[in-house]
Amino acid sequence: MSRGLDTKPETTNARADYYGRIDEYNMAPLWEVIHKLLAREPVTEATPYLWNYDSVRPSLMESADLISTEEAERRVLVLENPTMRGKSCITEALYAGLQLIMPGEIAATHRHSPAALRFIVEGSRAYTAIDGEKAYMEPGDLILTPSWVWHDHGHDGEVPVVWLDGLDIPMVRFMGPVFAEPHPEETHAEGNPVGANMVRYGANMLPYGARLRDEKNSPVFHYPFARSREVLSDLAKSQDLDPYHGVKMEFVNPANGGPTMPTLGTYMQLVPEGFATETYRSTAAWVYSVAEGTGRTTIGEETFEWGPRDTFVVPAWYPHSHEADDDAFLFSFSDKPVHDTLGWFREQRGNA
Ligand code: 1HN
Repeated sequence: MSRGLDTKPETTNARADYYGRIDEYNMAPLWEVIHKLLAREPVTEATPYLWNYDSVRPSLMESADLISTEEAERRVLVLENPTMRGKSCITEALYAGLQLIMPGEIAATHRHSPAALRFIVEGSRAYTAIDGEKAYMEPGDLILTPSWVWHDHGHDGEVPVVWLDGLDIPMVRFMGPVFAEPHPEETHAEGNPVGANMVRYGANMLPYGARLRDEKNSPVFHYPFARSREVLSDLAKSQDLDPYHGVKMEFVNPANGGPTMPTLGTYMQLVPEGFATETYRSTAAWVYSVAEGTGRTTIGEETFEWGPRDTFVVPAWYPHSHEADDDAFLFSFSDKPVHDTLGWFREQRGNA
């Protein structure tokens, strides 16, 4: 396909005059913009970027002296893509932020139509409660907060706890249906005992005859690092490595094998010591958090050195490859499930 898609027609005087006249009716000629609307390959406003945890940690800790969780609702520093500042997003469709909770603090119960995930970066014994069921956090754990579930956070431990929040809020906002509600009580009444979601739904068994209340979202909302780490370590020993990913596993909804939530896919990847992946790209965008290990990721033309707790973003269609100096466990989340559902997902392994 060539012709009109690649070149804009000449703007003759007669045409410019005509555009001026139709402008008054809030109309514009498609032929002046169609080559931009229909680029041959995905185009993104977002830029590859890495937030070095050691560099940003002092600012994050300082926020605890400046504002309480009560006043802030959530004490979060939003990770804004450098070429999309002010839009509260890390890519067109994804939001990410670093949230801090101090010992004894509470972040009040609310619910909202956007879905969220938490990937624990630092500290211990804070919790997220879903409908009053607590999930206690350890570094590397994944906790889900699907659309419209009541959730609050608290902290029964001794040290600051930080996690990476991932939300679908930019895509929900784009489509329109963002809504939220505070719970009448600061803290939701106690729900199921700690771990109930994992016991009931996380052992490849489902309660006999049970109908799941919600088929779109995983009934498991806590995926401890101790388990995902062991699985990836065992697989790296027992199977060939994927040249493009090392070992990459998707956290799934055990009820249907699908993504954990319909808008956000969640993954854990092991790039073993000394391994370098081949270049890969996809229409989906990826936000990475380094759970363990050091290495580097080349995204487009730029190479980003990473270590534990760093966050980096791979925007849509950017070729990227990873290299690990020691066994590296990389968590990521992505808008891939939406691309899959709507038939847009494409990927490319290796260079074209
Ligand atoms: C939210 O509710 C949380 O519940 C975190 O911890 C980040 C970012 C935007 C909108 C709502 C939370 C959020 C958020």
